[in-house]
Amino acid sequence: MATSTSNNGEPASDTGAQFLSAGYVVRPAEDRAALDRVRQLTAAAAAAALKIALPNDIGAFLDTIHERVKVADLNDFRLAILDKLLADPQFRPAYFACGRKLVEEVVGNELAMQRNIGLSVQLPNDDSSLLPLHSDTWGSECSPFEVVLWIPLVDVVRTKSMFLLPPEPDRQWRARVHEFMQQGTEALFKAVEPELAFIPITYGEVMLFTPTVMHGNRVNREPGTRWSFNMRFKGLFTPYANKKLGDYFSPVSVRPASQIGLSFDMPGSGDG
Ligand SMILES: O=C(O)CCC(=O)C(=O)O
Ligand SMILES: [Fe+2]
Repeated sequence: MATSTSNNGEPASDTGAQFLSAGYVVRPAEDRAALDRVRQLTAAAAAAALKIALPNDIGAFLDTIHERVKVADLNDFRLAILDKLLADPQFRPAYFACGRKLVEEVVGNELAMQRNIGLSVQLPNDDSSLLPLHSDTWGSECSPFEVVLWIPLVDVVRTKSMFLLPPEPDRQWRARVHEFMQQGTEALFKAVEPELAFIPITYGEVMLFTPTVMHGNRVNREPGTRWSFNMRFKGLFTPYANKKLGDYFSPVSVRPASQIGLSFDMPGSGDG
């Protein structure tokens, strides 16, 4: 149930206002070296999975990966890359550094970050790894307090990017979703299509979006392969749905008072 959510009369920042009205903001990466590191680690993992030397032009290598990877092998390829990235202690800090201030501005300064890594690799004209229109918060899995820091490793435009329905039309269509129960998701997509936006992002930029609104992707009809990461953040002390702290999320910034509070034991509790 929507309640009054204004900020005690304080105007939202430009970034906050844009996030509220569009459902997303796109900004230059705050630490370009960290973004390049993320891309370099990913490309190195891809080259290792293909058993080839890492080409010099990393951007072109990623963008043309469909010349080397068959659709049938795509998921194993993606999982091999994720294994490497998950084992690399540099990856998460570098990723966070790309958008830390942005996340802090929109979410707060005590944060939990998703522990696993979301990676999409979408070859041109491949319909095997699509995420049809959805809202992450329609099931009970996800808390509406989550935001996604979405970072492409190549320039993305039109169907090479993802689409999102801005909050106002999302509110209107959400009330009518039950009308599409029979017809299905594709019919809902067709209905909302005129109001949604495919978000163009160039390498060097990051996007923060709210996964509460309808979003997803289509078959990539551009000539190059899409590579993008999606990582969730939320306020450390915001309500958790099924994705729990310590399990799905881990703390990434905890202020001193919270460190004391979280580790405080009442006298006589036996484990102090
Ligand atoms: O990357 C995409 O196309 C969709 C990502 C998504 O659905 C999410 O991160 O929640
Ligand atoms: Fe999603």
